[in-house]
Amino acid sequence: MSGEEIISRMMEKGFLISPDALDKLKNLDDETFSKLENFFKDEKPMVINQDLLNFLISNKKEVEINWKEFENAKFLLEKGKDQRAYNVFLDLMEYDLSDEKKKILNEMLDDLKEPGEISPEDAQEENDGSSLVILKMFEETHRKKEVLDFVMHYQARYNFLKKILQNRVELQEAISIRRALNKSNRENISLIGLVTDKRTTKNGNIMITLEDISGEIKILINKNRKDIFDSAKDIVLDEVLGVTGVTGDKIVFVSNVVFPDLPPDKPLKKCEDEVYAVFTSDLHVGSNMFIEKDLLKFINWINGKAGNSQQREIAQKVKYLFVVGDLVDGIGIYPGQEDELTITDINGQYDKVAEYLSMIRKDIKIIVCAGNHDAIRISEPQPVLNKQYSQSVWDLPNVTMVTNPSLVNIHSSKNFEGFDVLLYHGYCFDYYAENVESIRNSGTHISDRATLIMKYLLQKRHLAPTHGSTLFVPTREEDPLIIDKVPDFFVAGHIHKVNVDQYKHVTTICCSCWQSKTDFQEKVGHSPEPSRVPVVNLKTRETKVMKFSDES
Ligand code: D5M
Ligand code: FE
Ligand code: ZN
Repeated sequence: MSGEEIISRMMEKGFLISPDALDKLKNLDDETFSKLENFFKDEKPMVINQDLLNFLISNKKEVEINWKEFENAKFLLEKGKDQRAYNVFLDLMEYDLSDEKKKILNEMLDDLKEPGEISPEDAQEENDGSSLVILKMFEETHRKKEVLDFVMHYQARYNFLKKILQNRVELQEAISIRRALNKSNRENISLIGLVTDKRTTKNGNIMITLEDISGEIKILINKNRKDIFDSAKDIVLDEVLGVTGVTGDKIVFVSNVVFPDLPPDKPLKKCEDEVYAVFTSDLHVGSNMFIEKDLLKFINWINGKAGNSQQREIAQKVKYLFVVGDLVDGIGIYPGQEDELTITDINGQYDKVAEYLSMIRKDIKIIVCAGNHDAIRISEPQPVLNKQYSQSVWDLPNVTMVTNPSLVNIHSSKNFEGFDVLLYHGYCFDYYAENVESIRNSGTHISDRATLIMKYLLQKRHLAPTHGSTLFVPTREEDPLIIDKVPDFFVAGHIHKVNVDQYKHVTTICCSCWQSKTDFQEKVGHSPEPSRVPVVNLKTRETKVMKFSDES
């Protein structure tokens, strides 16, 4: 079985596979594999890692493990906070222990949860009903990249998106491109391919080259097919799509174009208690355009110290704060930046960020990823912030660092599976704002296009489908920018203006910023709208945008 098949089979059963476990899974015989798939009954861990897999395969005995606590312990280990709880779990799973030894180990687990061992805030998390689990982050890879990495990267992308497309009725009989080339004229066929070329013919039709492992073929979308021509105009290089049509000589005349898209039946998830999640990004601390007084107003509000009674009541119920990149303005990001900085060393900038975040109530979980101004490589996936520069932010007990992109789950409990939140700063959005025809010609100002862009990317099931739209690190195992699990929230920043919408029950949120319009933005016609914060009621899924600028 291929890695992709394994990942999707396990996903159907509700598991994610960590990369260290994947290789081992590949070598399992069918019987062990299906035993494994069906091992858990009601409660189960979210992510299968190598340790867990070793245990499941050897599976000498029944064990009672509190899987939620196991995941918490794993999380502490991964965060570099504490490995003891995790080791105790391994002991519990690994060995045939006497009841007495088990009791001792269980007591150790309880001890480890005492304040002082794990930070008090972590202990509190357990009681106030909030929860945070990282579902997907990306490792930093140091290996030198070769051509093969790109080849395998695109293969991984193709294979994954093909799986999604094959579920569509129109594409269930999709054939390989080699077979399509061998068909005689005027046969109805369907196929799935990756776009390697796109051009307009002299008659104004669109000609696209599609590729799969077996070969490449040209497809033609006639300009008179009004129903599909507009969406065909929006096709970009390197995306994966399906087509149905009629064969000609080494060409397919397209009758329908199918994008991976989201499932039509995803429910709009709501939780029972009235809690709020708050979304922001693009602080640009260190820039002379950074608006400190607005940010302080926001912090005052979230701490319950500002606003009318209704606003204060909402503030009390905020449990999650997402900060989606560009925490600082950075150093040397663009020519002449040094003249526009008030803090000119990077550690100083992050220390200031830490100072602001530390003012926020400690019972609010703050989830942070990097953006293109942060002090970390710009190629995506961007790793977590570099401790060398941002130790002071890392030190905050209620801050969790995640990669850009990443997928986290919030507010799960015994009775509720929680909300999945996909974080992505949005560096590539500029490309799609300008280069996708329906978005460029939408009649919206360039700063108001985030909703259209985010919907477009969800339809492509990819955060940056075309190669040139962002810098990225090719990976062999999977394409990290694929949108594999459909989130409940897709959150971004970068555009510096709030845009909230919903597409097939996925809430798309683009955050505002805390920086006034820069000369550069003025020059290129951007209209940022700083100091706005979308506040989402997780019980109703309604969003309010709060304003912390002077005029409010
Ligand atoms: O980007 C903030 C906003 O400014 C974002 O919408 C893009 C725009 N911007 C910034 N730099 C450029 C360049 N070089 N070309 C076009 N548009 C740009 P931020 O990441 O905060 O600088
Ligand atoms: Fe920014
Ligand atoms: Zn940015």
